[in-house]
Amino acid sequence: MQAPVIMGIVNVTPDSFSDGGLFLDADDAVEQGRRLTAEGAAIVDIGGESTRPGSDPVPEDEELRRVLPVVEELSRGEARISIDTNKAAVARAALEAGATIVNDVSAFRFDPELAGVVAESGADCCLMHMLGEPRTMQDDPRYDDVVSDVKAFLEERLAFAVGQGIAEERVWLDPGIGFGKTVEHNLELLRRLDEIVAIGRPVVIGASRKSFLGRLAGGRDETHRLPGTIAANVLALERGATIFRVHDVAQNADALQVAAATFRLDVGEGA
Ligand code: PMM
Repeated sequence: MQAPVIMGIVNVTPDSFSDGGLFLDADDAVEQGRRLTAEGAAIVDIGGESTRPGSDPVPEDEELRRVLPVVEELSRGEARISIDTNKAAVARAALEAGATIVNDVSAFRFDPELAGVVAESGADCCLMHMLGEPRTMQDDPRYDDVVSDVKAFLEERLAFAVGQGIAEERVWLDPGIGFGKTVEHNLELLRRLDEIVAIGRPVVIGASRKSFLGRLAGGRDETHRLPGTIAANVLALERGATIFRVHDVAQNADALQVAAATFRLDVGEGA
């Protein structure tokens, strides 16, 4: 089990499910990134395209226009910058502007050029499981066994990444909470997260404010899902997750510090 690392979320989008429109202005996004860093985020994840259920892709030039000034400015700060994109051109520009991590929710399925960009740059990357694509992923998702299916997918994408020249130790894996999953699928993935951890790469968890937490807590909206987020993250830590992608950095950091101390994890700065 490893000490928790917090990845704070800055969505430079008009339509993300919980913070859409709040940080569309570059100055607001930069201010939010600085706030999350001060609160304990070791990584700031910047995204310019919403991948909420039912969403359509954003044109490349629009995505670049949204994220690049924010990446440039926040790269001067303390936190590492992660670019949340599935497009090679956006990743390339963000890496040149100072990002050092590529977070691709398609795990290199949507843009055949992206793995090469990561390989050349020597950046770290996060490969996430999603069933199909955002537009249709929540239309009656089905699996033989959700944990085995997600694990097999992540192993295959890890092998693909290595085959494209990305060093294995640069790859993080994410089961993709909420990406083509029912409430029960999400719970089963959390319950048996140790099976994903057993692949041997750092595991990222993105449960923050997601709808299954609201449903389990009697219909809470996005702004009232922090307690559920913390519960999911503490359980994921106990099962071996390392990196926690969250909107509410200060509160998750506190909870994970307490949990990590209880599990006798050596908690470094930024956890
Ligand atoms: N979730 C969202 C976007 N990007 N990236 C990773 N690695 N894992 C996730 O679970 C994930 C992600 C959607 O949530 P948001 O709208 O709050 O960013």
